[in-house]
Amino acid sequence: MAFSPRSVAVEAVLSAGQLLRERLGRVGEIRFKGAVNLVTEADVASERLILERIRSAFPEHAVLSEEVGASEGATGSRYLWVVDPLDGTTNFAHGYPQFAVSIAFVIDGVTELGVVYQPVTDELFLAQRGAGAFRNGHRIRVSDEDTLLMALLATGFPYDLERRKHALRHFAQFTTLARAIRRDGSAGLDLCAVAAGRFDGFWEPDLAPWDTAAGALIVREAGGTVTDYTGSPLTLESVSCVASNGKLHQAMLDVLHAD
Ligand code: 2AM
Ligand code: CA
Repeated sequence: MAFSPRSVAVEAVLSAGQLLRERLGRVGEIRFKGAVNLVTEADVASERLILERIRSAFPEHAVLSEEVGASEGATGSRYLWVVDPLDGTTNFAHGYPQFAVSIAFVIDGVTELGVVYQPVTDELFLAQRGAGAFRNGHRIRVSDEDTLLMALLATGFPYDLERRKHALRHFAQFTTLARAIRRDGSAGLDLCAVAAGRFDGFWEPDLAPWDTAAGALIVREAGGTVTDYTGSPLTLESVSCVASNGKLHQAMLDVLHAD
């Protein structure tokens, strides 16, 4: 094979990240997917660039990407690329420099490779299954914190305004039980921050596979735990997500189950 999935994924996130960096602050036309859910021209341009790279290297592989959905014609493939061309679109559209490009490579339903790139800080998070997690080539590990009261946690809210009301209950509970909560707007980067030990845990109720596939592998390879709200291991079908250093996982699930 001429290209490795790893080299294609890394090259694609770096190129897409450069495109996003250049467009930050001049966002162009914004469309709405829901009442508050945005898609910018940059989402679409980044996606086009990434899918071209993947398709020219691996034309027989299937692709699942946020703006175009599932690829046609490759549905029988064992190989699947899961792509978020811009994770943190709302931040990007407002000029808040916290967003990422996320690509996962999945074989027979198992994520083998995850790459998340933050173009503004030039941080590349990468994990291959069984081979550890890295930030710009340096090994990363989750934190050692085992006391919720000492923990820095992160979360995000759904686009659906009605479902936000429910999410607020969990937010209120964690606010009284943890040191502090951050809500930074990119689930992929929140997961990488757990992997790097910056955050001790993360929870979010409504996510899609492209938000979590790469980041979940990066957390696991950094020694952490990633499940849905029931405590089952996160899969591409999961909607809710809890990620932690492992030591805080049960305590976080207990809070989410308290209502
Ligand atoms: P996006 O920027 O790619 O749309 C913000 O809370 C984080 O969660 C972002 O990563 C955002 O992804 C994602 N997100 C928020 N609500 C979502 C929903 N209802 N479905 C899928 N992803 C969502
Ligand atoms: Ca996105």
